Amino acid sequence: MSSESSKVAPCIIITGTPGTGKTTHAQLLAEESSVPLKHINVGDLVKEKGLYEEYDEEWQSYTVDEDKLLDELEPLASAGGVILDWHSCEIFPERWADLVVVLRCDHTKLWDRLEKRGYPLKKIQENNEAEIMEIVADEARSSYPAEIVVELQSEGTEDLESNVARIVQWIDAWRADRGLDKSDD
Ligand code: DAT
Repeated sequence: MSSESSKVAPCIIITGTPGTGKTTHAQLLAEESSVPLKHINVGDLVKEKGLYEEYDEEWQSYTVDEDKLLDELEPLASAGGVILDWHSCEIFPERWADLVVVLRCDHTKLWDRLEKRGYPLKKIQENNEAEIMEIVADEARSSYPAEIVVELQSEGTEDLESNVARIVQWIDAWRADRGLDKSDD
């Protein structure tokens, strides 16, 4: 649990296998939250700021420079009021996170989403297998206290809406616990 007491909004990590709906959830959450939240798409940040070691042609992905990424995120994440949207979470220090949301999706549906995205077959297979093996969920469970990790299904629009409503309620409760109300924004 984060030790920062001056934060007026939490740091929320939204993680999950690629295609489970992280960016879709993070965008809607940033819109619906009663307190301003900055959506950080970590993959985009890595590309924009060159926080990688190399581009792997075979896997069509960037090999992230973790030290550079953590240095870039530190001031933002420790100040709170952010949503970190990434397919991994174990490199983020435990003290950053107030809530870790792991999105889950039926693997056949996930396959279709990744195919539509134009991923090469090898990358679709790898991600599909990762979802079946619960790789990201295991990573979250072993990196953060159980009480801040929540797994949510992300298969249809109803899931998206109810998940975001649930996180908005959680944010309001987090603020109320700290004596913050909407007038403090
Ligand atoms: P991620 O950021 O995890 O890679 P995304 O948000 O880009 O995933 O979503 C991938 C695709 O799947 C995109 O076309 C939106 C769709 N999608 C994801 N979650 C969904 C949901 N709960 N309901 C409907 N569509 C969803």
